[in-house]
Amino acid sequence: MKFELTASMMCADFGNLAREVKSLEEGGIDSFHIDIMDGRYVSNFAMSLNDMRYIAGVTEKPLDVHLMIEHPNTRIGLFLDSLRPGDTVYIHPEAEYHPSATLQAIIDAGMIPGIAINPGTSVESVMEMLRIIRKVLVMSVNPGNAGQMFLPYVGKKITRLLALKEDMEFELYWDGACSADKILEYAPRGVKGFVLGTTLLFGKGRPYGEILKDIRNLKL
Ligand code: S6P
Ligand code: MG
Repeated sequence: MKFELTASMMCADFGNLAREVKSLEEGGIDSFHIDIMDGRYVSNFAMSLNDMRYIAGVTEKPLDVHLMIEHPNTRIGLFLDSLRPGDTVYIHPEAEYHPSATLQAIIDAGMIPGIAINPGTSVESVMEMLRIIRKVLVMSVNPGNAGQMFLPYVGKKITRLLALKEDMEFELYWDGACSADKILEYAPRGVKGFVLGTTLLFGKGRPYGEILKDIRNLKL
């Protein structure tokens, strides 16, 4: 069974960012997850525009840009100008008055449109948008920080989204506290990709290539 693995770059060693990107690429990562924060929508500042541009400049792999910012419509052009077709941009619908207009701007620029759904956000509240977007990033932790505990009540929402994805033509991605157990359970059920952070990939004292190989070899 094929599933995608993306590296949460806010967890990388920023003192050696180019080397980190290269090691992850050589280890077989599929894409780079860029957590953009504004200190308002979430109370943290992880990565910003220049970090994203830097990584875009040192890899050919797709970027997976997760915008945790208020009113992304006011700044979306800054990000889109530095991305390539095939890169994904996720917005948080509740951070926007007219999220479908922002999603349309992402589509018009040639990027893949996505929404990120917080643990406390219902499927009902994003139902119309599910027909516009191509990817849903289900947050299994609250947005803002790496290294948090998985919130088990999110499981029911994932089950609901999995039941909708064929008809509404989107793919489902997992973000937050992603462990091997979660991949074992949810990849066979249809979750297409997983964001890897401190739980599984970073700070383990093992080469990324070894860890990624172990994940690819999981007996699903
Ligand atoms: C959280 C962010 C995530 C984290 C990722 C870290 O605001 O959107 O992408 O970086 O969850 O992974 P872990 O395994 O440390 O939770
Ligand atoms: Mg993220």
